[in-house]
Amino acid sequence: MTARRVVVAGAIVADRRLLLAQRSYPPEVAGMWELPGGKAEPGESRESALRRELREELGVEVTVGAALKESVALRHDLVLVALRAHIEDGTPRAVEHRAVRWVDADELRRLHAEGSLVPADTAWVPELLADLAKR
Ligand code: DCM
Repeated sequence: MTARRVVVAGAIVADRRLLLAQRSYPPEVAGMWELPGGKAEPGESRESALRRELREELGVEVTVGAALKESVALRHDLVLVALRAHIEDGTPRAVEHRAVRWVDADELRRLHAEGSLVPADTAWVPELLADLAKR
């Protein structure tokens, strides 16, 4: 049996806005918005993996907090989890993505309604909307 790999994504909320990144590949999801992140290497903790991925993808240094409640099975051997993260240094820029943007609750709702979020990430919308309403 293959070991289960984890994809970690960052839920970065600041000033009642959530950071989203627009995928540039593969074609099925290019143009859709996601919580940025990527695969943890074997033996790498989720927290370290997220710090590394956000450094590579956005050019920011983050501290990592608690996981969102939902996790999503991408394949039988791949699970997607979101961890809250806080930017300590840098301004997010699209290094591997097409664009990055900060969205408020209304914009997140609209992107979701339009089908503009990466499908797996829609699991987090209710929890993220609750966050955006209170912070
Ligand atoms: N993925 C996802 N949602 C995210 C981040 C990643 O569904 N917020 C998926 C896309 C790929 C896998 O995880 O199937 C690995 O991501 P990447 O291609 O960004 O390394």
